[in-house]
Amino acid sequence: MLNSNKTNSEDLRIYQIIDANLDRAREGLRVLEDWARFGLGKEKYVKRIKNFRQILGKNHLEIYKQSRNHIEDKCKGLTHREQINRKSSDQIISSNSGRIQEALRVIEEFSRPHNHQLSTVASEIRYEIYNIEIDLLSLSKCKNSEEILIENDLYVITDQKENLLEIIEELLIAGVRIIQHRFKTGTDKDNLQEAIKIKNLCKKYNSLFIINDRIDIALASNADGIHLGQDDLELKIARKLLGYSKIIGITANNQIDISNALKDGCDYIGIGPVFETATKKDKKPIGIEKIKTLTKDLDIPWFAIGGINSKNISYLKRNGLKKVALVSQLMNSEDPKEDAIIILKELSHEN
Ligand code: TZP
Ligand code: MG
Repeated sequence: MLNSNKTNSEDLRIYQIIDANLDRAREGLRVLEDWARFGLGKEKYVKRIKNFRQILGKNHLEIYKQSRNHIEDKCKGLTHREQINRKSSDQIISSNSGRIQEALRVIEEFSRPHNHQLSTVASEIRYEIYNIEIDLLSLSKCKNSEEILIENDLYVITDQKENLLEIIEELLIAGVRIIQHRFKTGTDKDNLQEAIKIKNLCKKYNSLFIINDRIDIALASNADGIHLGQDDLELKIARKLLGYSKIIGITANNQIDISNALKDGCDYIGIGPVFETATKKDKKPIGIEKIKTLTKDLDIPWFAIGGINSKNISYLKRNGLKKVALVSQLMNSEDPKEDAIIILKELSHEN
C-alpha cells in the first residue's frame, strides 16, 4: 500500500506516470481481449485478459486519477508513423502486447517505492502477457486451419503407395484441401522424409497437412495438425506437446468420446465406419442413423468415414452427412485427379 500521506510535486509526477500507464495497459488489454473474443472466439483467453484488466482497475487508485489534472502534459496526442501503418490483426496484437508490456514495466518501476503491491501485480501480468501474445499470434494461424476444415467437405487419408507423392499432387490439383498422412509400417526416418515432402506439396496448394497417430513426426515435419484415435495419446497431452497453433482431430464414435473430445478442445471429429470397409476390416459399421444422432448438436466440423465413394455420397448428403473422409477410393484410383473432381462435384451439389 501507499507509504506516504504527503503529496509533493515529485509524487504528483510519479502518480501521473502511473495513472497514464494504467490507462495504457488497460486499453491495450481491451484490444487483446476483443481479438480473443470476436477474432478468435477463445473464451479461455477472454477470461484471463479480462481478469488482468479488472486487477489493474482495482489498483487504479483515486490518488493516481486525481494527479491527472494537476500537471499539464505537453506530449498529449502525439502519434508515431508506425501506429498509422499497422494493418494486419497480427501487427495489432504485437504492437498492443508491446504497449501493455512497456506500460506495466513503467508502473512496476515507479510504484515500487510507494506501492509494492501494484509493482508486484504489474510485474506478474507483464510476464503473462509475453505468453499470451505468443498464444494469440499462434491462434490466429490456427484460425486459418479451422477455416479450411469448415470450408472443405472432402478429407483424404493416404495409404502407403509407391507413387504416393504423384497421387497427392493430382488430388491437390483437383482441389482437395485436406490431406491426412497415415502410415503403419516403414522406418521413422523414411516416414519423416515422406511426410516432409507431402507437407511441402500441401503448402504449395494451400492445403492442410495432418499426420495420423505420430505426434513426433507431426512436429518434425511441421504438419498443421494430428489425428488421434481413442487408443492413441490423449488429446490433453497432444495439446500440451503441440500447442494451440496445431489442429487436433479425434476419432469419436459414441457420446462419451465426443463429449470428452469437445471438453478437451478438439478441432474436428472423424466418425465411422459408416459402411463396411476393407481398409478397416476389424471395425463394425456404425451406420447412418447412429451417426445422425451423435452429431445432432455437434458444432465443430465432423467427417463421416468408412466405405464412402462417389456413388454413395449423394445418399449420405441427403441424410445430413455432408463432410466425408476417404481412403481407398482415391488411393486405389486409376485417375485420382478425375475421381477427386467427381467427388468434389458430388459434395458441392445442392441435394
Ligand atoms: N477409420 C474408420 S474407417 C477408416 C478409418 C481410418 C478407413 C476408411 O477407409 P475407406 O477406404 O475410405 O473405406
Ligand atoms: Mg490412430
